[in-house]
Amino acid sequence: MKLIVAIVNSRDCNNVINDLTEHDFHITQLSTTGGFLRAGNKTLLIGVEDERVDAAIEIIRKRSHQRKQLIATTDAHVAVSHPMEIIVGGATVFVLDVDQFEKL
Ligand code: 2BA
Repeated sequence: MKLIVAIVNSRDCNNVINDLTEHDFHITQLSTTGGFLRAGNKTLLIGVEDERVDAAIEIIRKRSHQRKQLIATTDAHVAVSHPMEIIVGGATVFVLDVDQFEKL
């Protein structure tokens, strides 16, 4: 068994969860905050059998989108802020081995 930890943009979250749920994946959703932008995102915990990991990741890939975002960077020498474009997403996914799984 594996635990998929997927960090998903808040705007994609409902579509990702709906599609995963329709395909019988079990999900826990956490409200989280990215360390760089300090903006809200969602972290999904999905416990799955090994053979279904790829199917779950494919759904997350299909329902998560890249977005361009402008952030302000400051130049300390001249006290001027410059806009910089970054690309946020799609999802950031970790797949962990699960030693034991119990429902008590
Ligand atoms: P944030 O940390 O708020 O990062 C948002 C976006 O800012 C990132 O998008 C990336 O494009 C950019 N970024 C992050 N750190 C940067 C840096 N040091 N310099 C320049 N640009 C930087 P994503 O890579 O798509 O990440 C989206 C969110 O996924 C992140 O939000 C964070 O919550 C999570 N994440 C991404 N990589 C992670 C990792 N290795 N470990 C844990 N969480 C991660």
